[in-house]
Amino acid sequence: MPRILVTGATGQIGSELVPALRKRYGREAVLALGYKTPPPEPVDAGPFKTADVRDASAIERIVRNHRSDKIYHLAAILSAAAAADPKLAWDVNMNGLYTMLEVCREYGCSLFFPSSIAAFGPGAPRVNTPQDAVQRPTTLYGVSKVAGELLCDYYHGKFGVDTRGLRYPGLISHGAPPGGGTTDYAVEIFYAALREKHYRCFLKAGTRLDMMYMPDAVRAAIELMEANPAALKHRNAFNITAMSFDPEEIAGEIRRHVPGFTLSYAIDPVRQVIADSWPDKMDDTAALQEWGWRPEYDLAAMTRDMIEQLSKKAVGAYPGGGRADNGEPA
Ligand code: NAD
Ligand code: AKB
Repeated sequence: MPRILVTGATGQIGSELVPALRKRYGREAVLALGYKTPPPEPVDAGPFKTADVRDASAIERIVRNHRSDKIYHLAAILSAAAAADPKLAWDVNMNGLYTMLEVCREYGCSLFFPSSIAAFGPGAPRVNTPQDAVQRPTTLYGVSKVAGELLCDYYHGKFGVDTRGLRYPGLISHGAPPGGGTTDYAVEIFYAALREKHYRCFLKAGTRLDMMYMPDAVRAAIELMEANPAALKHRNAFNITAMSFDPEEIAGEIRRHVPGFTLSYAIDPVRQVIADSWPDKMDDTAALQEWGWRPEYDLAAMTRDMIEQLSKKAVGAYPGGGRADNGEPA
């Protein structure tokens, strides 16, 4: 059985990946590493520690004591938060990854690194963005993702570290709120629909983006880390996708469940520019061919499940909206 460390464990992905890994490999095998926020209930139901991923000696001690052999490194600063504080984003995204790669080299751990649609920018085809396309992102977040993909390739080629990664699209979930991204609107819209039957969208009409429901995202990470390494050619940056929509299309799908739901716009120029530089939909053929990737949720299935899950929770105020657990004041 692997012994697994998950950084960024209280975030949008980590809070769902940790329980999934514990279900698969056992509670004690998975150490959840948070930063400052107290862990939500499911993350807390097992080993939990806090540390700054830039603190190499703390990370080394944690990996040694836990005897970790596999690390899912999720801690990062996302696109909109990175635009607000590029210095912090570069520091956490690059030095945090460097710390994890060094500890993997020293202790023989494998590493999962999530990249993003943000690794693409102008010059890459927006529709069916190829696996191997021009990567000239215009955001600090995207630059850190491209550099991260390359650094992971380097550690694999130079030191034989088993690094693997995915380029995630925007992720939609009903657990922990998103942590300061551009695709966050596709989560906020559900809370607003159920609470107020109205949503003011910060991206303009017609902004089409690549998206995925969290159960697919969690399964993809686990499947990639379990895949036969001999079959992997694109180790560190597999395009994966599940659906592509713009604000009107997701609103229309929500309206099937919430009659009378309306949409208006209050554009955030910073996030609009970021969204305009990202793919509409990536081509994920390489992931299908090399490790059998297939999404299970399309827009209709995701919307149905989101509404069902959030309705069970008797949705209160949207829990996101500037959530900050990155060492800076909220
Ligand atoms: P999130 O913002 O919800 O969680 C990130 C976590 O990192 C937070 O809980 C925060 O506490 C932690 N963190 C920040 N600075 C830290 C530090 N110095 N030391 C330790 N921990 C620190 O992010 P997420 O949505 O769960 O994303 C996880 C990873 O997946 C990131 O690398 C992100 O770029 C990538 N990704 C996410 C999405 C998405 O839509 N959620 C899409 C593409 C890629
Ligand atoms: C963001 O919007 O920053 C993230 C991402 C697509 O990487 N959700």
